[in-house]
Order: sequence, then C-alpha cells, then structure tokens
Amino acid sequence: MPHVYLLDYVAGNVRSLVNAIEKVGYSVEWIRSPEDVAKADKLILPGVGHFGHCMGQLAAAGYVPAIRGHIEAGKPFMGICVGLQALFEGSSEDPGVPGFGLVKGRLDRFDDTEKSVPHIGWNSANAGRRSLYDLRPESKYYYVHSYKYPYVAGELEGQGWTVATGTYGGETFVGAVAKENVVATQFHPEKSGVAGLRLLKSFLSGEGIQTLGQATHGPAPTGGLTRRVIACLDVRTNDEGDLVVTKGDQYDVREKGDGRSVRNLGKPVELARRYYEQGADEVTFLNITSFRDCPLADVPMLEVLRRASESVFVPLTIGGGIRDTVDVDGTEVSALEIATMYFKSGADKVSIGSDAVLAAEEYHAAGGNLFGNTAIEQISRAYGSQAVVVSVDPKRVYVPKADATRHSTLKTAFPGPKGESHCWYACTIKGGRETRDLDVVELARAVEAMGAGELLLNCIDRDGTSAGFDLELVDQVKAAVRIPVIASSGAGNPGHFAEVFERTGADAALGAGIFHRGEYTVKQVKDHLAERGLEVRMFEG
Ligand code: 1PR
Repeated sequence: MPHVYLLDYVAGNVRSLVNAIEKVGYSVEWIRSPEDVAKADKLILPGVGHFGHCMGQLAAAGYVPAIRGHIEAGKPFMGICVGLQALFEGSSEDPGVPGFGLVKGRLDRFDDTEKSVPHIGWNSANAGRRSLYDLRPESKYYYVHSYKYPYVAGELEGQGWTVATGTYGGETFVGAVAKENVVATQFHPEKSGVAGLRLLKSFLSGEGIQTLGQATHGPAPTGGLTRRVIACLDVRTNDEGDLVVTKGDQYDVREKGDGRSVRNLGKPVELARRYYEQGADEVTFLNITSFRDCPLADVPMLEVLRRASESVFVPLTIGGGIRDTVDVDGTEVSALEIATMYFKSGADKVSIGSDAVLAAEEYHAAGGNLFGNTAIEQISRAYGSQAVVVSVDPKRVYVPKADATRHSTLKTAFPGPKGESHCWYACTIKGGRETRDLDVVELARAVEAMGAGELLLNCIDRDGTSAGFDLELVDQVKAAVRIPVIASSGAGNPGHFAEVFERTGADAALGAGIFHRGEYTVKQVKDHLAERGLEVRMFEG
C-alpha cells in the first residue's frame, strides 16, 4: 500500500485522518522526531487548537527547520486547519508567535457582532474557475475555526498561490491555498465526506499538482455556510446487556406497559453509518446512563467511536460522563483525560451535560470569576473551544408574570396549566432527574465564558413529542450568547427543521426519533430545506 507520513506532534482526533487516508487506499507512517521528517516523501501536518499552541509544540520539538526543509526540497506537503494557519506569518490569536511565513499575511478573528463564532459547519472552498486538488465549487467542506485569513482578490494570487474561498456572514476567507508542492486547507478534508476524501486522494496521488491552477469550467460559485442537520443517537445498555440506540419520550426510554424494557431502536455503528449515507452533517452519540456507569469501564462506547469513525467521514460528537471521576480501582481521572480517550478513539467534539450545570452554578456563586479548573476550561484550552459542546437539558417552569422569579423569563404563546403567561427554563442534571435553581440563560452565559464552543439545546418538554422544536427556548438562548446553538428535541417532520431555521437563529438542528423510527430520512429533511431555499449540503456519492 502506498503511504504518507503524518506528523505525530499534536493531540486531537488524528484517528479520523488516518481512517480517511486508508479509505482512499494509502497507509500512514508516523513521524515521531524531527530526524524522521527527512524520510518522508509526502508529509501531512494536521492541526487543532490554538495557533500559538501548535507553533509552540512544533518549535519545542525542533520540527520547524525540518518541515521547512521538506517544503523547500519540493516534496509534497499538506497542512490541515491550524496546519494551514501555520503557513502564514502570524495570527492575532497569539500575536507574539511567528508562523512559517510561507504565505505573506496574518490571520485575524471572525467578527462576531452579527454571527456565531467559531465558524462551525459546511461551507464552500471555491477556487472559481481554477483547479485546486479537485475541490469543486458546488461541494461543501467541514470547517471549524475562529481565526481566518481574510481574502482580498489578487493578493495571495500575486504571491503565486491558487486560492479557494468561503464566505461567512459577509466575510470572505481563505478556505484552501496551493502552490507547487504545497496545499493547505482551513477545513477538515477527513471530516468533509466524499468531497474531502476526493481532495485527499488528489494530494496523495499527486494529480492535484499536475492540474493546479489550470482553468476549468465548473459551475458558478455557491453560497456560504449551510444549515446543519445532525442525527443524534442516545446509547445505553439494555436489560440484556447489549449496547443499543434508544429514544425516550420526555427522557423516559422504557416501553409503555408491562415489562418496561429499554426501547431498542438499533445498533449504534450501523445507524451512524446509515445517517452519514443519508447526508447527516454530523452524528452525535449520547451515552445517556453514564452518570451511573463509570465511563472508564465504558469500553464499548470507545469501540463504537472507533468503528463509526472508520466509515463515517463527518464530525462525531460524544457526550455522557465527561467530568472528573474516580475509576473502580480508586484512581482519579480528570475530565480532560476522559475527553482525550474519546478524541483518540475518533471523536471530534465532546459534549458535557451535568458537569457544566454544576460548574455554571459555581461560576455565578463566585461572582462570574473563572479559576481555569473546570472540565470545559481544561478541555477547550487543550483542544480548542470548538471541541467542547455543552448539552443542556432544560425544563419549562411556568410563572404568572415576568418578575415572579429572579430567573430570565419569557412571555409564552403556550400558557401553563393554570393559564400562566410566562415561563423560564430550569437546567437539570443526571438526564433530567434533578432540577437545579439555574436558568438556561445563566448556564449559556457561564459556559460561553468558560470556553465552550457550542450549545446543544435539548428541551425535556418537547423530547420525543414530534411537536416541533421549542422556538421560544431557542430564541432566548440565541439572544444570550455568540457561540453556535444546536436546536434539539421535538422534530417530527421536515417542516419542523425549516421552521426552526426560518424563525430562529439556530445554527443547526438535531433529530433523533424522527430518523430512528424511519418516519423520514435525513435526505428528505435536507431536500425539504433546499426546496425552501435554505442552504444545505447534499450527500455526494
Ligand atoms: O450529564 O454529561 O453525563 O451527559 C448525559 C447526556 O445524556 C446529556 O447530553 C443528556 O442530554 C443525555 N441524556 C441523559 N438522559 C437522557 C434520556 O433521554 N433519558 N438524552 C438523555 C438526551 C435528548 C436528545 C434527543 C433529543 C431529540 N436525549 O439527545 O436526542 O431530545 O429527540 P427527538 O428528536 O426524538 O425529540 P452527562
């Protein structure tokens, strides 16, 4: 099998990159020291986290001259995500840290006054009528970053680079660059489905270089960031001891009637693959009984991730049990160590539920001060905020008037059982079993301050009802934070997805039962969104 060399310097989900490389027919050799770089013919520099962290690690390990030497020798080189950013002179993320300076220019942060940052999701990498490693203007690629190089027509081209761009909320940024033996992408090809695999193949086979920069006759440039449709798999062990996908009604996952066995809707890896092939933009696994089972003993969940990441080339999120814990033998294990196990097994993001609520309570009790020791802070510091999702399980609490409580209330179009005109949303922990005196706005603001990159906003009242998303809840949370919000709970038909995108600022929408019960496919949902004129990514076979 032909091979490619991958730099082993960085924590993060490199397993997916290895899987993607193997999928297109190559094997991976690891570079573990600067001396190894000389033996690489083709070299890939993956990157996650901070610009400064990435460059700092490369410099500390002595890689910078070796990588520069590889590139100057004219050998094929690919940078991914922060691996693209490293090619520039510097970044406002870490102003004192120099990059390789191969591309003249400095990165800056997306403007978040009118849009969510990080920029997470599927966007274009459009090289116009130039050819760039088989990137196609009609395809979408998976991005996750807060810093970008702003595109100015002709500037990088003047330095000899062929450039592909994306547009996000009025800002046009560099999605990929290529020149001679070098190609780099801001997006993750290993997470960009078939479109990303095509690019990897073009780099590995060397065909990309041969066609680089030549004019092609592709279709007209397409729009910006798509609306994301996420398939969610609640996973737990059933009474027979099998790991199954289940689904509750307002979080009750047991069948009605006698026996009350856990609903079994299928096998996690099989369903994940099915939804990927239907065009799901992401797949989320929630280990819903992790508060009982020690996650370290939860090897099956790690195995689910390993196997899913072999055939699912879109981002995978894993939630459940991510908190400081004590293993069965008494060893203390930090949330960061647990997250690391998940990332190494193929997860791109971890989702934190109960622990985030408790951390938010402490944050407010401490007058809004951070001490750097929460799971969210530790994981986002190590892997970047985009790797940390906070999953919220709120419940409606009705009140007769706006100021009947200290919590953030809203006037609801769906009055309470006693005709109450207002409500607030109380956070819960342990899968909805315990309600806390913390509202969803307090939680959202606290976890954003701690460095969470995204909110997965469930709603216990709507879960499994097929009654549509709680638009009032989504509106309230969107207004409170800048980070992306995933609407969840209540999807019953494709119209509900269109509704949440058209009537709220939701960045993504998640469905579970609608897909597991076979009522609609992900493709049907996306076709409907496209018919409504919403930007979506279609599955490429
Ligand atoms: O608290 O960090 O250990 O994480 C536990 C995780 O497990 C949390 O993310 C929590 O939301 C989840 N969880 C715990 N118990 C349940 C349960 O259902 N009994 N599931 C549970 C959460 C809700 C959504 C569901 C949507 C869409 N499930 O994930 O997929 O509501 O459903 P629908 O489209 O069918 O309406 P920690």
